[in-house]
Amino acid sequence: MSTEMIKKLYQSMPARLAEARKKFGRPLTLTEKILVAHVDDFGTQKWERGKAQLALRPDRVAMQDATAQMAMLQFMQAGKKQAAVPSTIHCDHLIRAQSGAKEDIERAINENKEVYNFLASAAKKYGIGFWKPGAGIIHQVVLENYAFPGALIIGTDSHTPNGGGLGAMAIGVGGADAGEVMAGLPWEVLHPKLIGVRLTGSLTGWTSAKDVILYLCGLLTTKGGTNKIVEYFGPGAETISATGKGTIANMGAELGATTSIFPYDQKMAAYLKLTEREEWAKIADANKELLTADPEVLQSPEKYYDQVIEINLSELEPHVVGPHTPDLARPISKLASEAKEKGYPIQLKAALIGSCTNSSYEDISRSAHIAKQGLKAGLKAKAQFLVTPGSERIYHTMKRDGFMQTFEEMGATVLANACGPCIGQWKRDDVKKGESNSIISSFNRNFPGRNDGIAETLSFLSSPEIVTAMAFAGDLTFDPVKGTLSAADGTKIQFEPPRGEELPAKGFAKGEEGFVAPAENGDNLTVDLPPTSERLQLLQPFPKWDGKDFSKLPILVKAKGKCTTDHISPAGPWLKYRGHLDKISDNMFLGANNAFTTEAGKANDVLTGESNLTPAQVARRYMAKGVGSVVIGDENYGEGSSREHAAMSPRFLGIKVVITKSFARIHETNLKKQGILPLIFANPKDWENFEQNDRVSVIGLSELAPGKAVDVVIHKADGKEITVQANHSMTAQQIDWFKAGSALNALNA
Ligand code: MIC
Ligand code: SF4
Repeated sequence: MSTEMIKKLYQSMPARLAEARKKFGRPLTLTEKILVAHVDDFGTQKWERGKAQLALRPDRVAMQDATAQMAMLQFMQAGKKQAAVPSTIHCDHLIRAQSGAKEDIERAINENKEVYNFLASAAKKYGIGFWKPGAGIIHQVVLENYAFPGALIIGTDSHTPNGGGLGAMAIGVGGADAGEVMAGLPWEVLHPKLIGVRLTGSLTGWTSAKDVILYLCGLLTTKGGTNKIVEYFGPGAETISATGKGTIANMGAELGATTSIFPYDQKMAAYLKLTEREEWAKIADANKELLTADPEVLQSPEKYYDQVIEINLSELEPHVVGPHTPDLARPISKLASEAKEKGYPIQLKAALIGSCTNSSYEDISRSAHIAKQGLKAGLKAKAQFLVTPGSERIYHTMKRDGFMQTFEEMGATVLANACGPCIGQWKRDDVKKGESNSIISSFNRNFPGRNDGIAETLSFLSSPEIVTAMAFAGDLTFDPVKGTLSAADGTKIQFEPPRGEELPAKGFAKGEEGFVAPAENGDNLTVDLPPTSERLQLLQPFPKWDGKDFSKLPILVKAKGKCTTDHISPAGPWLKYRGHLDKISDNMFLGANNAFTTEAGKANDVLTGESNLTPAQVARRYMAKGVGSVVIGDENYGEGSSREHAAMSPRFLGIKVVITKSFARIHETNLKKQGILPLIFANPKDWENFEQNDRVSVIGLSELAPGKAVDVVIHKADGKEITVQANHSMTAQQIDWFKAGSALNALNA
């Protein structure tokens, strides 16, 4: 992002904001300022929160390697010469964590050659910046290089909101959205409602920024933020470092929030300066009023936000969440009794720090302070201890300042600057499938199977300093705040609360940054996509809707309980097929709990009566007979990742409609984009009416219209019929996508 572009944005804002104050008849929140500044057509835009569809012009697009493949394959179908907005690709997700940074990177480059070549060549041709494997995790690299106060950034990853740490409105999207914005179209999103979080006091002792968001996860649950933006403000906000704010905004994704944002302040200025963007801090300083809510809003927040939450940072306790969901939260002081009561395995097998969520200088220095105390007492980590730096800069700064050595003395393995164990790419040999065991990390996600592919692993999340102390204890019931450990000489030690520094006094050290600029003119360049590739496959347009109602379709899966995108399209070993729709589709619903089977990831073929098949096998059999199918979902269906494979595979394997109690935002959009009908039970209890041998019809599809409910008929095996109502959130344009077979088909029509 050039300084000139930022200046231009700020210059355009005062007039726009004045117009908006006049139109809305009131002062503006920060969220509204950024939305108004980026709207495609202010004159025609409607602004009703929770109802209006916003058409926005993002400043930037960021993509990571596991989602960029589909994003680029779709962008290429649009036939454009260059990406219309500044865009980057980051190689981070495909690196397996196995034996340490150097070897893991070498192995990844070898194993993923085809994919990296494809992404690098496509980036070069289409004017997109390319960050090589090892350069860092997308959100950290975006924070260090691209995010700026007041920006609108979209990224093909649900934790894109990490950019909120620098006051950017950064939003996670599916690859189709990214492809369209790069093709020059505006980006559409439902106008979110606003949750205002007023922070007072300041963090002390063991409490860190992570605890703000862990506490909120417990309070609001994983669907509490759906179609909402969390806007932080208040005197407490100014006391949290920019990277701490990044952690909070990053994990707002676990609330299902569209994004989270902080007002511009001096902590952000300090971070901008240290990451060689002093000029940006200067212009932000000169335009501060554009980058914070209006004073009247701050005085009476309850008038301007749809909900207001107060958190006194001085009273906040360190928290631990999990297992299996980020909203099972409690202060650490309550964990021991709960663990005993619920029978969680007490021994901690592994402790992991870092990731895109928590690998700032502050996180690492506070954790190292704990590590040093343990080492001084003659202790070593009792659990396997893994450290994942977020970027090359973080890695080299950690090394220069001696933190790496401290962790290594403790027994840590330092992994590559990549997602590794956070995305099921952790090759673990200390436990076997089926073995219940506990681990703790400073990451953001903890769905079953998420880290090691083992659904029985109980994964807890906390701040990196707590995780480091827990690594010494190797015991889930240890409370680092009050508990004691036996030192090597038999005496009892109690940790002092962690101390660290927000930013490195000597500045950031740099290694090879790993950035490759695109060609000035890529017209004569070709994209490297071998036709026989096992990893990549050109996309074929999905068929158009045939104009008929869906009639008597079998139910492929009836999801019971949590069904995240990790359940629908697991990562880990499947990541290697993210660019090959046919191959990756074999993973469809492998993690889902199907109400009709005893084992997860299984389905029954109701046409032949065979059972114990994978959902993909059954769907492929139905397709061969020309039969489509239906999926029934539970609450917050499609929670978690932005991966559009969770919509593309079902579409590819003949699923016509998904009917649920509620959807997570990104996944619902992904379904719409790929031409699947996303329906929501008018009465959630109707979920219970669906049985394995039923057939399902969706009628009146030719009259599909915005805001109009649809009839779903359940045909029982004994000939009875039950009609239930379902709603949808499709706009007229989205209905056109459904009719065209996908958004891309509609675009190319
Ligand atoms: C995640 O944290 O779940 C991921 C892996 O980063 C995903 C993206 C993906 O599945 O590729 C996300 O958050 O969107
Ligand atoms: Fe990578 Fe994990 Fe962050 Fe997703 S949440 S970007 S997998 S480190």
